Amino acid sequence: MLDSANILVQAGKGGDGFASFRREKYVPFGGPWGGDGGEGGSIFFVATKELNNLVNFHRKKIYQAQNGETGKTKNMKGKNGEDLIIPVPVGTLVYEKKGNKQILTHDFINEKDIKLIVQGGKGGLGNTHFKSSTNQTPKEFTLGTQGDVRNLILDLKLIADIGIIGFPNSGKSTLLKILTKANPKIANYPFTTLDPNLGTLNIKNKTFVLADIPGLIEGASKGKGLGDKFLKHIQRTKILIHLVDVNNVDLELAYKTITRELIDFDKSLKKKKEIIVISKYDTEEISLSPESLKFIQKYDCLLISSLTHKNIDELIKKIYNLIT
Ligand SMILES: Nc1nc2c(ncn2[C@@H]2O[C@H](COP(=O)(O)OP(=O)(O)OP(=O)(O)O)[C@@H](O)[C@H]2O)c(=O)[nH]1
Ligand SMILES: [Mg+2]
Repeated sequence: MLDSANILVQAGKGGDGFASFRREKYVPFGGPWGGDGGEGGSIFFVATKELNNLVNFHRKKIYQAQNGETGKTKNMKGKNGEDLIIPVPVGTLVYEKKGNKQILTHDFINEKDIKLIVQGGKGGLGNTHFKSSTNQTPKEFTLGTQGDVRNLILDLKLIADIGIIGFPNSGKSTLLKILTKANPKIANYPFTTLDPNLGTLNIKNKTFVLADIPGLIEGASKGKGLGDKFLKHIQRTKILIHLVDVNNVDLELAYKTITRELIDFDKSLKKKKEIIVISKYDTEEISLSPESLKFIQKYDCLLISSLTHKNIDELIKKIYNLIT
């Protein structure tokens, strides 16, 4: 819900031109000197890493930039309306709603990407412009034009290098926390994470962005649990860390259940590189069934514990090798 939003953006109207004539003590019949209207303010979006959801656009759905001011006497231009610069999370796609069509207009891939979204109206002309040899006292002026208005749909598809996925409660947020400086909510119940958490991991002077994706369950691609709205975030990751809780009776079934949901959502996700990680392996005393051992071998899974930090260094190495 917080990674899509419908909003209305309206640029400011241009100020009207002004009609006035110079009337001063010693210039009783001065010429026209009505100034132009100011430009209407425009609206820009700028991409920022500081945000990772669109919650602001649920709180406020209508954005208006300032109108330009009317022109003044003495040929003075009205003040321009102020532009509005609205931060959006990196990874935001902007669609324009036209009838029942949605047209993609911008994709904010990089930090600080800035785009003009709606252009402010033009200021009108003051009567000075209409002076001619045949008309020394023009009363004409023009009105400022309306600013652009658009209905937009914002859709956030995070751009992370690494996506952490798995069933609810499998330890995804805990892993994000120990790999990065992020401080996500962690709790012993499913669906603790309701919006993706982001963190950065530095390996050998390179920085990678990790996204902890809310838990997936069987049927997620058809709307079960938190549904398919988070699956789209997986599309733009380079690699996946797929967590399978060691306490699952059947590790392979747990793994394949989630993988099926990814493929049902988007076939191309089948090709995404991944590291299968068996989580919560706090002690070697955990007895694994022969089937589980076979699965671990076949898929070259890594057994880790976020509690004891077992194999976390190994995991970091694996991440680096897979991603570079
Ligand atoms: N014993 C043990 N517990 C862990 C480990 N990692 C996570 N946990 C616990 O497992 C529970 C769930 O952890 P989270 O990190 O919130 O799990 P999650 O996958 O983010 O869960 P959702 O956000 O609900 O999908 C918490 O009680 C954690 O303390 C681990 O390595 N060992
Ligand atoms: Mg979580």
